[in-house]
Amino acid sequence: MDRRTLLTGATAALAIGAMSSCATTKRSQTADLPAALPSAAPPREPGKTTPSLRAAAAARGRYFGTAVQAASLSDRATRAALTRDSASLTPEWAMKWDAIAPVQGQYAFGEMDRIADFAGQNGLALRGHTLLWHKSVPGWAASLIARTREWTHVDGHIEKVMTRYGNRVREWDVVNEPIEPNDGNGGLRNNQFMRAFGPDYIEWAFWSAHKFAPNARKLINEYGLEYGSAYEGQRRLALLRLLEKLRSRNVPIDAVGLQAHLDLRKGALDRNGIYGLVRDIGGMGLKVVITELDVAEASTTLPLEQRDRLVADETRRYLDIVLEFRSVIGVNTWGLNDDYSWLRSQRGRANRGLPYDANWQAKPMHEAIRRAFA
Ligand code: 9MR
Repeated sequence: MDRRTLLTGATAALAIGAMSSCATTKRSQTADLPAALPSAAPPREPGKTTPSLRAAAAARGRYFGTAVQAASLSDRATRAALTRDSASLTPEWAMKWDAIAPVQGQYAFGEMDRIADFAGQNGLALRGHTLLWHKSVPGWAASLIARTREWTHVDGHIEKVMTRYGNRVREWDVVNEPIEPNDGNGGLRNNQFMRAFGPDYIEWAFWSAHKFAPNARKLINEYGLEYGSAYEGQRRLALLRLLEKLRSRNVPIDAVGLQAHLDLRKGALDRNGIYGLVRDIGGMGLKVVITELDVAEASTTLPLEQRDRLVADETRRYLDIVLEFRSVIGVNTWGLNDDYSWLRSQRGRANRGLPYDANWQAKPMHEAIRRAFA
């Protein structure tokens, strides 16, 4: 791609029409219900000749990682795929506040411990996902925060998680999804934290996290930044504005997580918008991690080959833009196998937006990621 064609940056993308959030999920009981477990006969392992994404990324000084559900670690094929392809694991929900502390004063570390132990035993890095997210605040904590407006309750949660996993986690998603241009707070989401503490909650969260993990990489993780609608353009601008503010106040933020839930229903990727966003984030001295890559299909009735090609092509187009930047240090998919994908729980189990199919056959998306690293 010619960089000079990509000049307008994040201020592009002012087309018409608002798109709805791609990252909304309705699963309310996150602690104990897997989004989807393999339904078919025991899956095969990835073919021995399938090249490793982990190796492809490492050859270029980057890392490849993936999200994982604790229950899937019972499955031999999943374990084999994880250790072959991933250098880093992200708990898909096991580390969220409502999973760790569903009831006040009672902790459920079992699933997260299992993931952390597996990572440790296999020499894999661990991503901390996520300390603060409006969708994973347990009811008791939400009431407590609203009633007392005392930061100690949030700080206490951060301390609990970070002291338990601190020396094993290299990268923390400190605040997840703080952007919402439609909420009328200068681009910030009107979540529980905003209502109790005002916009400064974001920097307080980073300072709290910094106390417990001064050397770990600390991120804001955000979605809805890839397409050409006016709404996604506003989201990119709001994110940049927030980052500028945090930088100007010397908040200990190191990187930005771009979730990259790609969506073939949203039209063409906004190359200028994506390019400008990554360039401007890098210009502030921050690294970028692609944190939750997957692809929602527009049609699940086309021939399989065509569907898998569309998914792979979208993946490649996106990665070709972001991987032009050295500031992009890692790429994580939101799972490896379609059968476990959150997109299946939302879309009638039909979506094929991850690198492997339900039988652990590598799909063109696997090759697209590998080639994008090359
Ligand atoms: O994929 C995750 C799903 O299994 C959980 O039920 C849900 C709630 O914990 O979270 C999903 O992951 C989300 C991630 O944490 C943040 N970005 C959007 C992801 C998909 O909704």
